[in-house]
Amino acid sequence: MILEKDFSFFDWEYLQLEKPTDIYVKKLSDMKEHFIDNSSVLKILDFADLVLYKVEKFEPEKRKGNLIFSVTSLYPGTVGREYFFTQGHYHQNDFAEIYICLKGKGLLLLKDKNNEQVYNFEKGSISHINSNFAHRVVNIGDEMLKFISVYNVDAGFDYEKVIKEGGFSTKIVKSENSKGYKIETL
Ligand code: PAN
Ligand code: ZN
Repeated sequence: MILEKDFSFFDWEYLQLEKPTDIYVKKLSDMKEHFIDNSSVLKILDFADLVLYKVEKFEPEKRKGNLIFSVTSLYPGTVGREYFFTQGHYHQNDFAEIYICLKGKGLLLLKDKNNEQVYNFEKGSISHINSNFAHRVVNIGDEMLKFISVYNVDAGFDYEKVIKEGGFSTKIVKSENSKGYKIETL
């Protein structure tokens, strides 16, 4: 049987799901240990706890093989010189993922234990992310970056493994003359 709850409507004008099953936001206070410049983090938090990104999910029943569809909206901005990014995670189980960028200008960082790679990720980019890579998106533009992700209901999120490995060592920062970005490695 095809259930009505298995359908959602995607609003192409506002680039958002009309019937998400879950929505959450990640704020600066949730992400403070991931930025290089702790004094800038604290200065901003004194003033306001910024929302860095919002995730709308459409999650079907947890049946083997089913797929989750989600839309991430990542705000433009920096903490100190470092551009806003999604936290980034490995999948707990051996499932790949597809990211489709709908709007904005960003970079996709992929890492495993030994290597990190940086790819352009902007409106129109489609990236197939192999199951063994942790993945993070950085917004290097001056507008909201929006992307769709599609992944297996059994993929699972492993944020701890990234932290245990010391995090992403690739940092995307504003270049000194403020024109464009620079890639720095810790
Ligand atoms: C995405 C991410 C989403 C938020 O749907 O979960 O963009 O990023 P973090 O989960 O790293 O905070 C995805 O990769 N799902 O597997
Ligand atoms: Zn993922």
